[in-house]
Amino acid sequence: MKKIFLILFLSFSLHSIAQPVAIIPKPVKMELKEGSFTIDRNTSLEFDSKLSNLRNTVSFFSNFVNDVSGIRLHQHWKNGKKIYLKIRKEKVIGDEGYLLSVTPQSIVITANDPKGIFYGIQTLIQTLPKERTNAALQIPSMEITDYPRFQWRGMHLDVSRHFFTPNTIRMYIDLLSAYKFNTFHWHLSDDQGWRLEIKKYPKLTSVGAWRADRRGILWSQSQPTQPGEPTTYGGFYTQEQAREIVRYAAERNITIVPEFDVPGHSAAAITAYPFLSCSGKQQTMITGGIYPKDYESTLDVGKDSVYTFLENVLTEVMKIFPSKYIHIGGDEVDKSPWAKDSACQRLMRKENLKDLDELQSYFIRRMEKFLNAHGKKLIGWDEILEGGVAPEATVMSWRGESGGIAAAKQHHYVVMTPGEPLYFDHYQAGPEGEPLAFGGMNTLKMVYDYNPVPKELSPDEAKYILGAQANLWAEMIQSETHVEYMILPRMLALAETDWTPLPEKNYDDFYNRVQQKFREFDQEGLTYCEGNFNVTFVPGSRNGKLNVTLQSEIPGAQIYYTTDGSYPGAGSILYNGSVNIDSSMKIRAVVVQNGIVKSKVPSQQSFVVDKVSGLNVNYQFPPSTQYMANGINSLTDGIRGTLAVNKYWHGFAGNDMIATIELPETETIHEVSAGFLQRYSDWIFLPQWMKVEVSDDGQNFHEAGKVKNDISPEEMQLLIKDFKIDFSSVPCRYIRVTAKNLGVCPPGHPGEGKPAWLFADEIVVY
Ligand code: TNX
Repeated sequence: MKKIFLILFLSFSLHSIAQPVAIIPKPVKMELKEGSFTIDRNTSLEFDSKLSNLRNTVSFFSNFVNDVSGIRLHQHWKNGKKIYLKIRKEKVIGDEGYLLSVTPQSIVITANDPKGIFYGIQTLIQTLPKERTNAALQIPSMEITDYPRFQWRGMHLDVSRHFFTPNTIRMYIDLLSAYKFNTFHWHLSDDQGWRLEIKKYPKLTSVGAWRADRRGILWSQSQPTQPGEPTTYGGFYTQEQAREIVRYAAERNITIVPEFDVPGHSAAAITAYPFLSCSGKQQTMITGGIYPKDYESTLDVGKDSVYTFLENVLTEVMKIFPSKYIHIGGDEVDKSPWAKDSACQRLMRKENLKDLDELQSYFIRRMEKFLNAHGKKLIGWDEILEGGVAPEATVMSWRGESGGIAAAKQHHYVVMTPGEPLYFDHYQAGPEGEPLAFGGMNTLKMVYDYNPVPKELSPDEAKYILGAQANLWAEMIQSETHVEYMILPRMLALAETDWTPLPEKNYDDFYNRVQQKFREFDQEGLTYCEGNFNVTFVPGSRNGKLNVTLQSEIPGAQIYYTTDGSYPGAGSILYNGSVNIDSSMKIRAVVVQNGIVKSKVPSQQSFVVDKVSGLNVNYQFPPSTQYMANGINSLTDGIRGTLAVNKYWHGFAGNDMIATIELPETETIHEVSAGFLQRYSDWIFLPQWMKVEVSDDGQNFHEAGKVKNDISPEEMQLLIKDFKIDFSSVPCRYIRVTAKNLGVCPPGHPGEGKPAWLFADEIVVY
């Protein structure tokens, strides 16, 4: 395909337009032909006048052409060439698919439904410039058959943590529709703001949409609004504005699924109407990540008045949003207030609910009944599975795919939106040189490579996967340009994941088309991330010797590196094949494209080389599959664990680490050390002690030394400690390192009495 791309580029430059054809998402079938269709002042756009539902699409395209060229397309014109829109029964392509035929004489778009016609138009638009031009508007001759892989192609935007104006929402919808998404998930309420006018409860927006202005202060350090402090920061959509946005979206084939996040994440509603919480006490709006002690963010699901409130709210919501799905949240509910609340306890007895999960499940089922009775369907985050999922509910799987898998196996519909790789609030490059993000790393390639259908599902269960969606949480995002930056170009990768048949996907080809879209973004004045120019280090070993593979996401780019600590550039060593690590060293590397260094800062990795580097490790208790780091030999891969929890550590839940390493031959050793992590908040504790035993035959071991931990398990400071044992030189063939797990979390810890984690990396022997 890369070749085709190049050829097209050349052939169209001969026809005076230098715009290569770059359609995203890639059509199911596309054949480019000689020549092109020129839109000029004699061109008409025609459709069967009975099809009044095509009128929107017609003016959408006419306005676009007029904006970039000043040409007004005729509706009927005897002379000149025609663009025809036809509705006709076509098998295969479904209600969103289309057939597009461009020849030098005519353009014909055929579809079963106006939705398909609209997508055919969007494909045409992708071949045209995005700014005013005096050049002829030429569309290359081609034949396309196209239809989507999934029916839910979604993007989400959180407007609670920061409010975005209707203009920004329209920009977002424009982008979604250009890349053939059909669902906009609008996260309209959360702890930090309620964003939709509800006539019956005016305080939801007069109080719940406004907070003290803390711009310039880190989200995590943003203090609650003080009593009496002016609440000047925020905003909300009037019902009229929301209706107008719904209309705007519908004209672009986009359904808006509104979310009102209950029964958790409800602090803004509670601040406006304190009767909604268990305590009923008055509180002020929080402004970020600091929640005062006993702050109420969970609705009191034991009270009928809370259900009445929600039903009244949803009644107004359903009048604004025609979507068949209404999202009711259900994530991260702090259920602890329910345990002490008399109304909740009474309800649990009455309904025979055995725990708080079942109480949440009762709440969701009751909401579902209400929505179903009004012809709507309930969708919620994967926590709605806890305590039993409501009979008709659709599940949005965000904590990985496991919730989605469980739901599909129970024959519930699923939208896949796993944090990795579909949280677009996470970094896409850097983190050095990038705007502060929520954490994590979801690169363009990770998004592109994502397959929404997990291997665990049978073909029959896979039918329950409606599609995939990316979420843009806005804790760190305050401006429209920042919104653009976080979704561009990652949403293009998701567009292709959601639309293009799996066998047709190809990252290198996609990447080339994205470069063309960058030129269009420039024309449109959109802000985007140019790419992840980091170098990834993948350690390996061959015959007990360490090596490292250097990788970049940029197809065809070169990697240059140094091993002597100096700053790398296009004059350093050119990477070609894995680098041998025969002594301790630090590799620093940059990505170079067309002779230009693209990395904002060099990527670097240190390696420690000792007597056990690259050797196999045998465990008595294997590390947890959740913490496998670089694989089973991670403790001898030369890369030391850092304070970032999961990257290079092997984790053991409740078990001791008993690791045995066989040396290639008998050697004299005099020092063994191993690094361990303590991270109190994540239930990770240093071992009680570490001991080293040696053996000649792998059977009979004798102790060479033992060292005790001198740091308290109550130490909350994040730390790494090396446990080191020196002994007078001993010859041996086998080394066994035992680290004693603390066993259970200590008294007073939130996990008191539950299994403690032991995190280890790296074993170093001299
Ligand atoms: C988890 S995803 C949340 C959001 C946060 C997000 C930050 C979900 C259902 N809940 O409230 O904004 O993480 O990445």
